[in-house]
Amino acid sequence: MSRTATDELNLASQPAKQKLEKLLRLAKGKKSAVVLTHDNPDPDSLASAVALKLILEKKASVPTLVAYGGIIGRAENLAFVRELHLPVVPVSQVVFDEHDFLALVDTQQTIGNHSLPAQFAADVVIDHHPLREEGVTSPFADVGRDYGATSTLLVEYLRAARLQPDGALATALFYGIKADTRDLDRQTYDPDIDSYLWLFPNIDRELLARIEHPEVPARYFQLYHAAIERAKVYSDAVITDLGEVYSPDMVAEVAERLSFLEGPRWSFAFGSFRSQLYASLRVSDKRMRAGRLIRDVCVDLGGSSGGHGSMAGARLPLSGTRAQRVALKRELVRRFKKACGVEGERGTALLNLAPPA
Ligand SMILES: [Mn+2]
Repeated sequence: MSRTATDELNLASQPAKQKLEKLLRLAKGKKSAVVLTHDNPDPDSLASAVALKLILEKKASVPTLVAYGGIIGRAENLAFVRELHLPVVPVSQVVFDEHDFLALVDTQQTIGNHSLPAQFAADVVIDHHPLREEGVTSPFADVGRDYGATSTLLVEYLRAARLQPDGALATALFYGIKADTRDLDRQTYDPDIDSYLWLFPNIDRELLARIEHPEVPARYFQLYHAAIERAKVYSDAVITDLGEVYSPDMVAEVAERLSFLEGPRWSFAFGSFRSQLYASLRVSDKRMRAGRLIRDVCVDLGGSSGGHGSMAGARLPLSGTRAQRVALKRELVRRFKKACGVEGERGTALLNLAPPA
């Protein structure tokens, strides 16, 4: 299919009511559905998936299972699932052949950061990340456009369906929007604010506090200790190698934290988990495009990458001998330094940086 033809299939520009009707038409009469988040899911993708489950069950009478690949590792995300009792299962419990309706949320079929086996095609894709070059490949696609969170899109579907989420789901969607937009500060659009305000009266603020300020294990501080000890600062970038991490989503958390360092615009962290190398990039200048940069850096190293605006991530297969793995990391750093213009700089350990005069 040509680019234009596939783009026309994207429903993103249509009103929520129309999108909902098409979704329900497609779903009605199906035996059972699976809604899949992206791997190592964040609150936005989990909340969106549970909201889609509610819509499919209440409005199309299709029993729906929500599943995720990878692990839920960050303390906030663990607390999110535990405190809100979200009905989600690991993808290892799903037999895809037993379901006749498949949906992806907060990711796209061709992005590759999800666990939908390649021989299955998604019937539904709802995602706020930019539409991939490959275009729309599913019968129902609501992708791209100006949304800071997929949860915002799902709130619009819920409202169109006249479904009121219960306290747990309202809190989940609210936190999904809050986390993805960093408190309505980053990549935030009018619909995000609108959905946030619509949800607010129904959220459980006590639960929200327990999610946002969870207890963390000792290894959390150990990981931060290593991250700070290994961080190197260049004129316009800070880079840290986390070594082996206990959870892949900690890589993004550290990149995010280090992006607050005054001075450099770019923050780049990477670490390995189960034979994969995870890399995460943040940029404080809104005119820069982190997604493009990380794709250029990683494109021929295998694996997958994605992102938008000021945040992006990649996952690369990490195999071979220890020497080969070290060489891959070196190459990654070399390319990254080149891409953000700090090539040739030796850098200073973060711990050795002199305090400002
Ligand atoms: Mn999201």
